[in-house]
Amino acid sequence: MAARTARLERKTNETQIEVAIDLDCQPGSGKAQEISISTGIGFLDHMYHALAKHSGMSLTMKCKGDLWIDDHHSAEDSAIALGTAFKQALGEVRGIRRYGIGFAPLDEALSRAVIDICSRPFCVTDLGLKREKIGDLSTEMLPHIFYSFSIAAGVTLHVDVLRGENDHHRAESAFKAVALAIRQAIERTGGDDVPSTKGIL
Ligand SMILES: [Mn+2]
Repeated sequence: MAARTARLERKTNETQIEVAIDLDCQPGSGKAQEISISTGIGFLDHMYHALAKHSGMSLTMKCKGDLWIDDHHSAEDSAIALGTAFKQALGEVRGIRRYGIGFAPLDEALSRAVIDICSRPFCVTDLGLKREKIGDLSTEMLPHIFYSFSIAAGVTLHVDVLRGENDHHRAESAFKAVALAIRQAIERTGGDDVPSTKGIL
């Protein structure tokens, strides 16, 4: 089976990012899952770490961004780089489940994520975050991170935080739900079919 890996660099005047991804490091895969995230924004590292861990990916990400301005460029561009690497690693949409659903609780919080790996970029989120920031990440960036990832990855993604009082819990359960949805959607079927009536995705 072809390795589903990608490595890329993305450089602009605002951010310099290196990403390496391997989609097939689930427990039992025989490969050690390696995760190392450094975006300069602690809470964002925590979210990407959770995403990689629970989707069964190995993920290395280094982002040097213009944090003296604010967190916007680093958060947005790291999500774009992650989405681009994900799409590149996945290659042609063939022999995978395509649809994935994830529900993840974190104490009182519960999130649902539904993904369609379909080359139709779209993202709808309802996270209901109340705080201005969680750590050094502006909460307004959380829906934007999912949006940026979806557009770059070419996936349709719906993420809803169904309940929860604590914004850290709400955000983290959302990322974990997305991870579980991704894990299911990228699972190999054992066949080589294109999972679409159109015959192409
Ligand atoms: Mn946490």
